[in-house]
Amino acid sequence: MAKGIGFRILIDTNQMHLPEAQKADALACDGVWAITHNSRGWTPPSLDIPNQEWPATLARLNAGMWTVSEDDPEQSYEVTAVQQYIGRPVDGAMCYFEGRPYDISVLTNYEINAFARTHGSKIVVHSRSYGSADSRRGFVGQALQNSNCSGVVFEMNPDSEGGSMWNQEFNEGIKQCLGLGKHCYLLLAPKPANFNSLYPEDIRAAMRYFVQSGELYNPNLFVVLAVYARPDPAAKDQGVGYFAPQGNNVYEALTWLKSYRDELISRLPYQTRILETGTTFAPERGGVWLMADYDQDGIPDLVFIKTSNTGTGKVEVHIASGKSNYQTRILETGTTFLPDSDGVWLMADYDQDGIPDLVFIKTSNTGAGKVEVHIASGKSKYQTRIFEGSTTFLPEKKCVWLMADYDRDGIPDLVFIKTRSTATGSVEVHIASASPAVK
Ligand SMILES: [Ca+2]
Ligand SMILES: [Ca+2]
Ligand SMILES: [Ca+2]
Repeated sequence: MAKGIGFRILIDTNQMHLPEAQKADALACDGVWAITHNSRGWTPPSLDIPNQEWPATLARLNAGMWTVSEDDPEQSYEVTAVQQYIGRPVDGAMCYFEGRPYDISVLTNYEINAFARTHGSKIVVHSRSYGSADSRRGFVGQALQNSNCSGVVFEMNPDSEGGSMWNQEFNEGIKQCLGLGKHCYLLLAPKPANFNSLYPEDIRAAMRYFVQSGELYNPNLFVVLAVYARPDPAAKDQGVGYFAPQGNNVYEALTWLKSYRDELISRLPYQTRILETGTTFAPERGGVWLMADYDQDGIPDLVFIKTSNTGTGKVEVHIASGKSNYQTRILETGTTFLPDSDGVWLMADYDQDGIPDLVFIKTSNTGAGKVEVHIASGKSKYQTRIFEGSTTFLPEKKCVWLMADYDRDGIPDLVFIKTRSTATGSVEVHIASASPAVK
């Protein structure tokens, strides 16, 4: 899985009637965890009377983003409502009933498949009980083998996890889920009021835990911020939520998650630009641009091998030093070579004196019918040829020819990367050593 994208943040839509939730900017996220009903009082949802704030909420939160609906596979009305509002199938439908209350049974493959067939949406199974030592844990593993199951939601419910938002079993389940290339949703459930002020700190702790595994770089990992309320005697029917009256913890958590993700990504390779500059060269075609350390100060210099329309009538080498940030030219010269478009021009240190030598790999119209290598030394400022010969390879155009020291004897070997019409059906690498075979 490609790294560098980072986990995605979804926010649920359950309490979108709250004035605090109308702050669109504050809720900017990567997608929506769509719940059609308002959880105040836990009224059963109805397709006829969805939460009145729903259409506007989905529009405001951009329904084009990642959308997961919650649903009940035995009633299946919410996913229909969500699809109606966003105008496309949802990206996933999270189904409860990892353990039905009346028979502790789980979703069968038949049910998962039937649901997917009916709605065109893949099932995300719920694993609140992943850590329990019963058949429900096995259910997750079984469901993950079903192609109509796109992932698992792990509900990091502090109430049911003894104050911890994760446990070892969850971690194993998350690892299994992501390892199979499926989506993993960390549902951060609300906490009772007395935990409210601690909630962002718990998120920080959970994220830091997951970053140790490297999984926070996985774009298949979703962090879902729940914003619904729970009964809270002290706050009357306000519940804890993440809004009034205790504060705007959802904003705090969301802001922190985003900045933490940015920080994670900034630690990856190739995120920090260390040089951006114009150079001494005007834009030019008819040649090869590359980097090689001509003046041997350890800083790669900018090399232009000019192979056509040259003033000297020869192939030319123009080099600007790395030390000058590519403002000062340290070599401009014609070389021993006449312009030749039947091959590849590059730099490699063939004579191992530290100065890059000019290499021409002639790949067609060769005298001997084989690919040829011609090399002029850097020491001679590219006036003296130090190697010329045909190779083991037959001419092949439209593939990649380059030099690399495969056998690690210090002398660049000839590499042919065959990218089309290969016998094996895959891209092939063919390398001829610069050193004679030991007999
Ligand atoms: Ca240099
Ligand atoms: Ca050299
Ligand atoms: Ca070699």
